[in-house]
Amino acid sequence: MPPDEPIGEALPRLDELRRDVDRVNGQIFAQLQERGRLVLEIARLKQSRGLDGYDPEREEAMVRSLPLSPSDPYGPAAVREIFRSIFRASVDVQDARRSGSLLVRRRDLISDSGIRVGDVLIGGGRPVIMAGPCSVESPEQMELVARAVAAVPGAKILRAGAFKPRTSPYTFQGLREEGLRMLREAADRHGLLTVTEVLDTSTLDLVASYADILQVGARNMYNTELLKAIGRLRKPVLLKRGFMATLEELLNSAEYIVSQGNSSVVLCERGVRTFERWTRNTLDISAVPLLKLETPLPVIVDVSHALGRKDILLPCARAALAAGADGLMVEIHPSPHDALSDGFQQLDLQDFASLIEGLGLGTTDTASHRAGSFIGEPDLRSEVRR
Ligand code: PRE
Ligand code: MN
Repeated sequence: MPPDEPIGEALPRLDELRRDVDRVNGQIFAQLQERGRLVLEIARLKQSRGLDGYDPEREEAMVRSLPLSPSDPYGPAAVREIFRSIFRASVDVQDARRSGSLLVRRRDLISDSGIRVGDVLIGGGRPVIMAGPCSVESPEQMELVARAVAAVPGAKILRAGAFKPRTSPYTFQGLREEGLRMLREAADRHGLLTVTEVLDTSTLDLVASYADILQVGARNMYNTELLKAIGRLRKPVLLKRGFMATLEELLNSAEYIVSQGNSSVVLCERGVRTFERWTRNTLDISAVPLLKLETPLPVIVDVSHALGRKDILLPCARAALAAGADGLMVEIHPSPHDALSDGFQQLDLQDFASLIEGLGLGTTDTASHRAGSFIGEPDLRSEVRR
C-alpha cells in the first residue's frame, strides 16, 4: 500500500484482495485433491508392478518442465521448493499405502489371547520365560537346565542351540541331530516346550520334527528363502531382529513368513550393533513399544545376547517387561565357565532363580536363592569377550 494512502480507504481493497486469495486457495486445494487422486492411481499401478514410490528422475523432469522465470512473484527457488513438498507428500502416501497393507500390521492377524504353543500363550498378558543354554552339550547338562526351567512358574520353554551359527568356523558348531534329541528328551521329561534355531532350508524339516518353536537367528533375518519355507509350515516361529536391521526390515521379514500362511510369529529384540563396547550389542528398548504400535505379534527380548554380560541382566530385563515385552529369553548353564559357547553371558542356575524372583515372577525353588545377591559376578572388565 502506498504510504500516503489513508488507511481507511485501503481496507476495502485489502478485503477484496484477501477474498481473491481465499478463492485461489480453494482452487489450489481442489487441484491438490485432484493431483492426490491421480498419484494414488499411479501408486496402485506402480505397486502392482513392484515399482518404488519415489522416482527422482520423474520429479526432476516435472520441475524442469515448469516455465520458471526470475520475474515470477514467488521466485523460481520458492516454486521449486513448493513442488518438492508436494512430491514428498506423494511419496509419503505411497509408502503408507505399501506398508499399511502389510499383513503383520493387521490387528486381527492373531487372537487377542496371543499365540498358542502347546499349553503356553505367548502375548497373552503373562510374561513367558524362554531359558536354556546357548548350545546343547550333553544329556546331563540339559537335564539340570530343564529342571531349573521347570521350577519357574509359567516359564515352560526350554531353549538351546543344536545348529550354531558361530562367528568363527573353528569354534563349536553344535551337536546337530543328536543335540535336537537331547533337547527334546530333557524338555519332555519336565513338560517343557522347546525353541531351537534352524539355520537353513536343508535342515528345516529335521529341526521342525523335534522343536515346538523354530528360531530364526539374527544372522538369518534376511534369508528370504528360509523365511518363506518356514511360512509354509504350520509351526510357531521366533524371529530375531538382525543386529543391523531396522524395525521396518524386521516387520518385512515377519511378513515373508506370514504371507505364506503362518501367522504364529514371535518377534525378538536382541540388541543392535553400535559403537558401544561395554555391552555385546545395544539393547533397543524402544523397539518393544514401537513394534507393539505397529503389529499385534508378540515381542520378546533376548537380554543375554543383547548385553553379553550378566551383571546388568536384572535391570535390563525389568526394563524390557516395563516396556511391554511379552517375555524374555535368557541363556543359562549349570556351569557357565565350562560352556562350549557364550559362557561369559550365561547365568548359573542359582542366579537364574534369583533373576526370576527379582522380576517378581516367583520361583518354586526359593531355597536355592541367595537373598539380596545380584545376578552374576560384577563385571568390571571394560572389554566384553566375544
Ligand atoms: C509422483 C510422486 C512421487 C515420485 O517421486 C514422482 C512423482 C508425483 O507426485 O508426481 C507420482 C509418481 O509416483 C510417479 O509419477 O511415478
Ligand atoms: Mn548364545
